[in-house]
Amino acid sequence: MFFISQAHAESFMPPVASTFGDAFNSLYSFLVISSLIACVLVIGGFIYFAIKYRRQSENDKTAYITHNNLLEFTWSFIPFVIFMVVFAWGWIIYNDMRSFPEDALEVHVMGQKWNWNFIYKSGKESVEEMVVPVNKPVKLIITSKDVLHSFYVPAFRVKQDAIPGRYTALGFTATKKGNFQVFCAEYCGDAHSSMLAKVRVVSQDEYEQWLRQGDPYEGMSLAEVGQKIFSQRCVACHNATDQAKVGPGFKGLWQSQRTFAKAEGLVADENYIRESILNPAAKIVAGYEGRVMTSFAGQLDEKELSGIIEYLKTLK
Ligand code: HEC
Ligand SMILES: [Cu+2]
Repeated sequence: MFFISQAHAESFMPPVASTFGDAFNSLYSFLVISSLIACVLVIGGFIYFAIKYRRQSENDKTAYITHNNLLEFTWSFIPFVIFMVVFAWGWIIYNDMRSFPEDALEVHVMGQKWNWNFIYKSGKESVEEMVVPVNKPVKLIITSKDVLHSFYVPAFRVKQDAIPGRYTALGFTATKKGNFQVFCAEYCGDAHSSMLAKVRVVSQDEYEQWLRQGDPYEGMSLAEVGQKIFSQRCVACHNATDQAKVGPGFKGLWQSQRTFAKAEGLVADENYIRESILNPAAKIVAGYEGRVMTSFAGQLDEKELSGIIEYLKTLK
């Protein structure tokens, strides 16, 4: 995985690639180190006193400890001060994370089982890859199509829930060019762990160029278009082999006899595949009752639908 291969030996944390990273790491290190010191003091003291004041004989009563107000006050007050420091420090960073500059680049993010979609103001859409310029504040407006997801970029030290029926926001400024892994950090079903995407951080020029590129399938045959869509949007639930996953495997599907839970059987042709993608509930494949495929109506255009059909024809 990308961030593991990039991780430096001196740290167990992923590399930092946003403006928040260092502040976040400092606070985190403070928490780890102060917890470690507290742990050593408490456990160490515990062992020391247990040995030092252990009962020496059957009627030894010297170990009864009475009050020491100063001591008790001190061991309550010092942790209190430390907690308040952590609170204030965390609050400052949090506040910084929640303030979005006016000129931030806004990108809409939609989570769905099991991929991430990115929609730019120009209308450009991309799946599983978000491209942003380096050193430019970005504001993500996040929602979900189905269940709770969570948009998480470890290298940026940011995470935000994606909630169906509501918009949430997340901001960051990337400080390094490169590819950064996105995870879904809210368990959302079978293929949760493959709900991956990446953030590609590029120069302003490259970003503008990318934005202008109209046809993402330039120079590709229909079957290649289909394969690309398959690997981005269907692979969470379908295999290209005849092995079933969440849904049936695709190999051998074309021109084969299908049987359904309720509807009458048929031979898989163009119309059947199209219907399966746009209105999956119309005919539920026998043995898959109660499983849901989300409809792709409004998300795939004609070329993409034809691409998938042509791709499925190649899986004999
Ligand atoms: C969330 C999981 C999920 C995703 C994502 C998904 N499917 Fe499905 N798909 C299913 C399930 C479950 C079935 C079986 C139930 C049914 O027939 O609706 C199915 C059935 C199908 C069938 C009928 C298969 C057969 O054996 O007759 C086709 C064709 C199909 N899907 C195409 C696609 C394509 C193309 C994509 C990507 C654009 C896709 N699916 C994405 C879950 C999914
Ligand atoms: Cu998810």
